Parts: sequence; structure tokens; C-alpha cells
Amino acid sequence: MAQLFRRTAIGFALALSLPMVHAAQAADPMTTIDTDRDNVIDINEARAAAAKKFVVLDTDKDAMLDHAEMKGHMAGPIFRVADTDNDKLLDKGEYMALVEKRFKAADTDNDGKIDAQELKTPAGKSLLALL
Ligand SMILES: [Ca+2]
Ligand SMILES: [Ca+2]
Ligand SMILES: [Ca+2]
Repeated sequence: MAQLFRRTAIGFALALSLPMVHAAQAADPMTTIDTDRDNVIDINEARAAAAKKFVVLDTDKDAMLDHAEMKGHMAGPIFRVADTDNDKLLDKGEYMALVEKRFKAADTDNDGKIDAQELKTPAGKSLLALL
């Protein structure tokens, strides 16, 4: 009897956890970035999400992202390429320029929107890292 209960309990737990995993995947990142809910990310949504992320990353609130703030978020060589004026800081303009570059790279069918499939590609993932 205890055995039966245990099996039932495990089955119940599995049945519960599966839909929760799906819900968690659906909740991010598309739904948080795709504010007009058309299931694609356009450049305006990407810009809005990137602007928010910029504020979150800028922990000392000097409107610049330095190497310490970007640690774990961006590799050094990418930082140096993005830092077009070479002052060892990413200002918002430089950050947004990188977002637009990655947006274009991720938009493989060139329709100006990033769909769920495009978001799953390596280019899509590197875009997502900035949003
Ligand atoms: Ca900063
Ligand atoms: Ca800079
Ligand atoms: Ca596209």
C-alpha cells in the first residue's frame, strides 16, 4: 500500500512539474521583451529591453558600463570592439550600437523581426544576452 502511494506520489509530482517547466520557458525571454505580444521582437522592443538592461548592468549608476560591471556578461574582446571610442567604457550609444548589430545578425530572414526560431540561434542568443 505504501509502495503504491509512493508511485502515485511520484507520478503526480512529475505530472505537476512538466507543465511548470513549459510555463517557465514560455515566460522568458520572449514574453518579457515582446511587449506588444505578436511573438516576434522588433528593433524597438529590443532597444527598450536593452535600455532597461543597461540600467541594471550599470551598478554604480554613472551611465557607463566598465569592465567590472560587464564581468560575466560580455567577453573582453567583444567589449573592446563595442567600445568604439576606446575609453574602456561602454556608454549607452555604444551599447545600443552593439544591440543593433546583433539584432541584424540574428534576423536571418531579414524581416526586421526576431522570431522564436531566430532567438534560438547562436546569433539570437548573443542578442538576448544584451536584452
Ligand atoms: Ca557604470
Ligand atoms: Ca566607450
Ligand atoms: Ca526575422
